[in-house]
Amino acid sequence: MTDIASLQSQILADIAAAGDETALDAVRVATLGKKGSVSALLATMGKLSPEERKVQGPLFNGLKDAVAEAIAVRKAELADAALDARLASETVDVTLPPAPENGGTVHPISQVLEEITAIFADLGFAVAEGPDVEFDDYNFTKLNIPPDHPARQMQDTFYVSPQADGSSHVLRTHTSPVQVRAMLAAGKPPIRVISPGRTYRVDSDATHSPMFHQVEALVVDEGIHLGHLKWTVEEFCKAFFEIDQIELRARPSFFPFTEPSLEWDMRCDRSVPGQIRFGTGNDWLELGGSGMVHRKVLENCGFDAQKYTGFAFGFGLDRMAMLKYGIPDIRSFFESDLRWLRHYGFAALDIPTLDGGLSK
Ligand code: 2U9
Repeated sequence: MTDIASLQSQILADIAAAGDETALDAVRVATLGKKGSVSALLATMGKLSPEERKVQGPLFNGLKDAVAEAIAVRKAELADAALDARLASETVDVTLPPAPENGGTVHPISQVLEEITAIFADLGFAVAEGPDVEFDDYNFTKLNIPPDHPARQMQDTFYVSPQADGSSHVLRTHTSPVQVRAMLAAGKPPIRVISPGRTYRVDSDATHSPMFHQVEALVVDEGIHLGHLKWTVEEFCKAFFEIDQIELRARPSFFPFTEPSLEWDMRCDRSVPGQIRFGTGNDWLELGGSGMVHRKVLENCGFDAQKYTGFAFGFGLDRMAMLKYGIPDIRSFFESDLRWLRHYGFAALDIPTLDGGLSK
């Protein structure tokens, strides 16, 4: 009678010694395969007396289960090790610039971000940045968005699990908390910043992505008024769409953080299907929202609202890229399809500048 215990320890040692999936499969065939040693043992059961079978049956089956289990565990270990080795050997440094010889291009969102930064830098704005995971307080409360405001609802906002210290965090739903941080850090005006970056909302279809990009601009100083807002929006649009003549229309709107609030439309021509021309025509294109910074927001950020006023505006970067470069579906931005990137991407070394041309 075969010594089951020593057979089992021999097989387990073979399994542990298998250095790759091929070697492991060889052990499997040699044990559990049709002509394998364990299968051969199980085949002897039929020749045993009922009494012997009662004793040997559980032992044989125990051996079979132990071997099958050990093979499964080793298989998972080998797969993990193979994946680790592959990840180590195929590391990609995503911070390297795209290599034109490999067909690498600058993503339209990066391109538009560079263009917008160049335009605002020329107007004297600094770029402010902040974290994607933001304090609830900065994302909502300081911006005069009260606890019962619909924007806070779970359907719209990605909430992060509550922290041990009681503070609560969200994935920022706009880049406005970056300006809150800029004001808190500066302590006093003048403030002239733009805040481009990723934002998150629970929303997904052809024109909405759960992660999208915004740019907001904020100016706070003595004597800032709606005229400054209008001029800045106009200058920005002319530079961005690279046309001398544009016509803007302002509509009254509401945002908790601005008062009064306005939304801007630009005259355009959509009479030819699938095409859009700016500056002429009988159609209007929504650009984004704006307003004079609400006095409560100024006060929440430690500014004297009697002395200082400010304007702010915000628009979607992805939407701006779609409009300027005729990209129909927002989801395509985030699919990393190389054919799409070769079609819509930009040459790596064409840095957008105002005098050299934004988009060449
Ligand atoms: C502070 C005070 C006020 C920023 C503003 C908007 C209006 C706006 C959206 C348009 C479409 C963003 O891309 S979008 O979803 N934004 O309409 N944003 S006023 O107001 C601020 C910001 C910061 C401290």
